[in-house]
Parts: sequence; structure tokens; C-alpha cells
Amino acid sequence: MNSSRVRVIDSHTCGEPTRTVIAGGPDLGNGPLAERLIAFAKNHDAFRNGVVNEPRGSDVLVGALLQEPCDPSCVTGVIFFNNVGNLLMCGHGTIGVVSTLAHLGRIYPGLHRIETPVGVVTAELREDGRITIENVPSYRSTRGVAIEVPGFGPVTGDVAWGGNWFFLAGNHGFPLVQSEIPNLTRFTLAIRRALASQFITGDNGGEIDHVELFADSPTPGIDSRNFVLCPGGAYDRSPCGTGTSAKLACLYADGKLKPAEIWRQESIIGSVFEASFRIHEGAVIPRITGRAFINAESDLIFNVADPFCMGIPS
Ligand code: PYC
Repeated sequence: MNSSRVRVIDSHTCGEPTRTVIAGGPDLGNGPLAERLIAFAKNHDAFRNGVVNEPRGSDVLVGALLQEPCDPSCVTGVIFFNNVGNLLMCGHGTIGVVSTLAHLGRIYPGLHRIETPVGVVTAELREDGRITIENVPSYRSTRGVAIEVPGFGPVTGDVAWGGNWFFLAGNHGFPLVQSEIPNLTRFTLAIRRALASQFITGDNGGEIDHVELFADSPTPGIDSRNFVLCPGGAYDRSPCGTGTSAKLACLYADGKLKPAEIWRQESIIGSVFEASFRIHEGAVIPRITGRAFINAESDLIFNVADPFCMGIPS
């Protein structure tokens, strides 16, 4: 046998793609998801590369590897990965996974629990296809961090957790429009390098691998537009579930948004998440509503005779 197959379902959530591996993935055992994530990163990086990167994928694709959950009240466990490594949590990806499970007839409208390496998230699948996820507790760890960004000058932003670590800045001087995407990408990459060189991290040294810029939206009824740089250098086509969660935590900390108030977050391509939060034991629990569409069901073929069987090495 010189080839193997990996069964995937592709979807996009507000424009941001998710490739869910439903069969043919590596065996990571049945320990806690955080341990399985470490095993995946250590032993199966070629698989990650082969599934999401060229020639089968692209920089923007996020992979979701379904796992048997430890907690039997969860419908599935999931490990998210991208073009350069793994994601601890992924909001648009969770919405994509829920749509995929519904497409497969494994779940129906109602409430579902999903295990991730950073905790259990819940998802409500509605009759109209919209999905609301309730994310992990989110919080701002540092307010008003001033950094010097080489080539661009000083920038001030907050550091916050929404399932991943974010640097969030509103006062940056760039218009958030699609024609500016190459410049926004250069700018946010420079911010990320500056954060690393100035040893600015999330709590416990957590790497700030996402940068999120905000501006007003030109669309009536929308509270804000964002541009989100993802760890591998691509920008999020969706408003970013974990990034919107981090934003809610900052708004709450600043007294600008109350529990249950709606925040409409628009992405740089104009897609929208409707967000709100509740407070549980003092923590912000974000709720993010969006919609995903299935756009492919396929078998990835891994042929050992193919020199780029496991993706193009970077
Ligand atoms: O929706 O949380 C998200 C996300 C993270 C990276 C890309 N999308």
C-alpha cells in the first residue's frame, strides 16, 4: 500500500476556512486534550503540514482534528492547527466543526459541548443554521502596553486572552479597508516582532501570536471592524472568535459593554459575528454567533511517491 486517505469536510465561517479531519488522522491516545495536542505537535507535524499547507491547502486554512472526548457529556473533542503549528482554541473553527457535525447528521439543533485543549466550550446549533459558541473565560491581562514598532513608531494596545493571546490596538492610524491588507499585514507582523523583542507576553509567558486592530465600521449598526493577524502570517477572514472574545473582555474591563449587551464585530472583509457575554464567578464568558457553510467533502490522498506528499516544506 503506497497511499493513504484522510477524509475531510471543508467549511468556511464568515469567509475563514476550516478543514475538519473526520477519519484517517493520527492516533493520539485517550489522555486529556492538552496532552494530545502536545503529542500531535511533537509527532505529527508532517501530517499537519500535509493537511493544511500547499499543495492541498493554503496559508489561511485552519485544520480541526476530531477526537474522542474524555468528558462523555461532550459530543466531540477537537485539536485545531494551522499553517505553522497548533491553535489552543479557535472560534470560527468551532463554528465550522459544529456545522460539519450537523452536516454529517451527528448532531441536531440544540446545545452541544465540545472539548478543546483549553477547556470545554458549548455550542448552540439553531434551527436557522446559526451557531452560538460560548467560549472559555476571557480576560484582559494588561492595559495600555506601549511598544516601539521599528519602521512604524509607537503603538499602544491591550494584552488579552480569549482562548489565544492577543495584542489589541485601536489607535494605529491605518484605515481598515481591504486594499490596505498588505500594509496591515506588514504592520501587524512588525508589532508581533516588537512584542517578542520587548519580551511582552501573555500570562505565564504565553506567546502573543495574534494581533488585532480596530476601527469604526462604515456600516450602520456595526460596532467595530477589525483586522486580525493569525500566527502563520495570514489574516482572519472572519471577525475571529477568540479575538472577539478578547475584545469583549477589554470592553468589559473598560466599563464600555455590560453583560448581555450585543456587540457586532465586523471583519476586514465585511462578515459579522454577533457577540455578548455573561459573567460567571467574576469572569467574562463570551458568546459568539456566526454561521458556517460546508463547501467540500473529500479524501486527501497521501501518496508516498509524491515528493510533496506531506506538503511543501517551508
Ligand atoms: O476564530 O478564533 C478564531 C480564529 C483564530 C485564528 C483564526 N480564527
